[in-house]
Amino acid sequence: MIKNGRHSLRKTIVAAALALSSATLLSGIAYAGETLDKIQQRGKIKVGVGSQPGFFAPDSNGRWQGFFVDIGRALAIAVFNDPEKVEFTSSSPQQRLPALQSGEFDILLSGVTQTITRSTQLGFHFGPVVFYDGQGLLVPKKLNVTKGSELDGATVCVQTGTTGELNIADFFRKSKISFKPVTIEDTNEFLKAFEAGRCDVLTQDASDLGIKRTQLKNPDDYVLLPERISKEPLAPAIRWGDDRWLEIVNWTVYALIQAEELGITSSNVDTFLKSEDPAIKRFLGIDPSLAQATKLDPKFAYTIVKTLGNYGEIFERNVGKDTKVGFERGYNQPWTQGGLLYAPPFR
Ligand SMILES: N[C@@H](CCC(=O)N[C@@H](CS)C(=O)NCC(=O)O)C(=O)O
Repeated sequence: MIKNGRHSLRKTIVAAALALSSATLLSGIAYAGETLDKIQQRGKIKVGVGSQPGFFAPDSNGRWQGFFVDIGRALAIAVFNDPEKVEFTSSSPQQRLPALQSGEFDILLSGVTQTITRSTQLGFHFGPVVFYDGQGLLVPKKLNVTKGSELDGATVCVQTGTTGELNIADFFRKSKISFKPVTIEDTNEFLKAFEAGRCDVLTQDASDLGIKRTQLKNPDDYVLLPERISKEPLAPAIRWGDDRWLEIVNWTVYALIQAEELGITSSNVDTFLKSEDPAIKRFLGIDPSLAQATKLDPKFAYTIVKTLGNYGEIFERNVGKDTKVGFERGYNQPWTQGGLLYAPPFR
């Protein structure tokens, strides 16, 4: 009896210690870290972007528009319940990761590829992939090439500080052919150099090349080869050190993806407010129980979808087939439709 009693006492102590440590852990997550504190003090989120119409560019009134810009506005809704409490600043691929590290930005929504060195050695966390991309090759039609392996001896323009700079060297080495890199930092220079014939090939994320092709004087003189020489999962990037900020980024993106999976759009979201489906009630905050866990406004997902639309609406509006950019959804559609977009459960 005594032995048993002692044994159960020891068990109780261990269980209490475990409960205490997990409570400490949980409350650690619940508190804002340094980044979120700063965001809240200043009253807006600072977002580093690029400069490609469709993804991120100011319109004629100086208002930022684009696929990544809308994700920034969704974050402003999650944090402030106000899509305007966000500031976008363009920064080159070379400058933007150091700028994020030094605190100039709270997040990059600029077509950054998630890689193991950026995630470990360089100290960045990535949110969910928002655009599945791959590196492409843009060539003048007059070169008469159909695939990269036909580019022996080519001069290739590549942008400084990008994954493209590393991938292109791997690609030529693997294909056992030679090339001459022309490395350019500035985005406008990058395109100009190609148009002026300083290089035979322009290489970057295929999405970026798709947009750039439309900016050439004679787009029909150029072809984006169908081949992709790398995987470029583009994801929001933040500095290490703020778990709570990371989770807000994660679940804001997941809200956009989940809404599309559920068929909830900016125009029909209000009809879903009467839904009897418990999952939809939790997602839209009609059942407010998730707010205790998330410490977010119970209606954060509702407000995001009502204001900006779901992932698919944001994609179509900014870069979809009816826009100048004209992207197909490809991998960037819900898993239920054969794509790679998949949100974990809202429960
Ligand atoms: N995904 C690559 C390339 C990133 C990149 O260069 N992205 C394009 C937009 S998708 C860009 O920033 N272009 C220059 C600009 O927009 O200013 C990386 O992470 O290194």
